[in-house]
Amino acid sequence: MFARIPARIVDWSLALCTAVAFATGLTGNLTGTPVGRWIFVAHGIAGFVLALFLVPKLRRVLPRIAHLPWDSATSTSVLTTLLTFVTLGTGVAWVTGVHIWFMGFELLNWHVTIGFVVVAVLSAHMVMRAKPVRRRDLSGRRQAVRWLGIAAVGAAIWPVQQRITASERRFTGSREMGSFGGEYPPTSWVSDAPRPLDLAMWRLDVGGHVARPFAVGYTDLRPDASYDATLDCTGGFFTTQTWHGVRVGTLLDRAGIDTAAGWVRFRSVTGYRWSLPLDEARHALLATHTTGSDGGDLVPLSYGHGAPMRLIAPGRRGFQWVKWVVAVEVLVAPDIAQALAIHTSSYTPAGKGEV
Ligand SMILES: Nc1nc2c(c(=O)[nH]1)N[C@H]1C(S)=C(S)[C@@H](COP(=O)(O)O)O[C@H]1N2
Ligand SMILES: [Mo]
Repeated sequence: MFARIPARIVDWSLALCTAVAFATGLTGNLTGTPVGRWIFVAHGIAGFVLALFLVPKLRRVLPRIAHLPWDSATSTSVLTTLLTFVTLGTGVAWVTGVHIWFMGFELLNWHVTIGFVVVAVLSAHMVMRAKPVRRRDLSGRRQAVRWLGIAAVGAAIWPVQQRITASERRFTGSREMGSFGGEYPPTSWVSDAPRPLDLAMWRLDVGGHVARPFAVGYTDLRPDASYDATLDCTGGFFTTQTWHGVRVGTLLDRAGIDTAAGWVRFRSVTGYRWSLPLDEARHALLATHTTGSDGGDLVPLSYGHGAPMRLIAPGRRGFQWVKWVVAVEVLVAPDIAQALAIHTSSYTPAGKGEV
């Protein structure tokens, strides 16, 4: 099937698949509604097509690898190939239902981390080795048909693989855990571990571009909404709970937002934060409780799940559901630095629980 595909086409096809897998991998982590289902499908198919194009690639380069010593370009090739195998392997194993923990992280985390490394090493490899496609590499309808054939085989593996998956998964690939009052894992983006917040001292500050900033204590909160919403962690689990708390819109109305307001930021005591567009933020919930497994009684959030208050942002991924919320700030523009803040909050004194 691969015999007459020119070397340069194989190489650029590998680059293309990697680019698609990288782009869909990144955007998939921001996708929490089924409209984005195709992103996850494309990610899987890019992986399988990539695996197929590795066959002719390896056939061509294995003889060269047998010759020692390697120059730096060959070393990068070997490293790229090896890491590509690990990335594909961890991805396929994870979606098939394999659970392996290594150095405190699950397969999916390794898939993501090594995926980043592959892109970096592959870029270096391409700078050293990439050759432009020539007109004669592109000649012939037969060859185009063969190329499409390989892509089609890759695409056809995807639904087969989906069937042999061990457990029910959401369109994001996540597996269900403890919905409606059961146990689900407390988790962090990095390792936020603040001191437990004292209910008597805790205040929620509502401010920013508002007419009447205010602070409210725990006992003065007036819970006014409950939503069923799904927390879907990019680490690979989801849980649907009935969350109870205060609608963000209620707080914003009390504070009176400025006409220039466009975004609302939710800040954790650790410095972790995320912002949502105003209209979406209005419908978000600041939850203090969930419904217990008996279906009736309200259970306060545990420390690990963000007590006393966390953000519920339906349709957003888990990492945007800020825990241990202490402030709601009305902004004019989105907070771009939030993407950095979620990575640094765990290294602040508050994030380490020192203050
Ligand atoms: N302050 C803070 N909030 C956070 C995080 C964090 O590290 N710090 N992790 C996020 C991530 S990655 C997820 S998946 C959810 C996990 O919520 P849970 O611990 O209740 O399962 O919280 C989010 N909120
Ligand atoms: Mo997460």
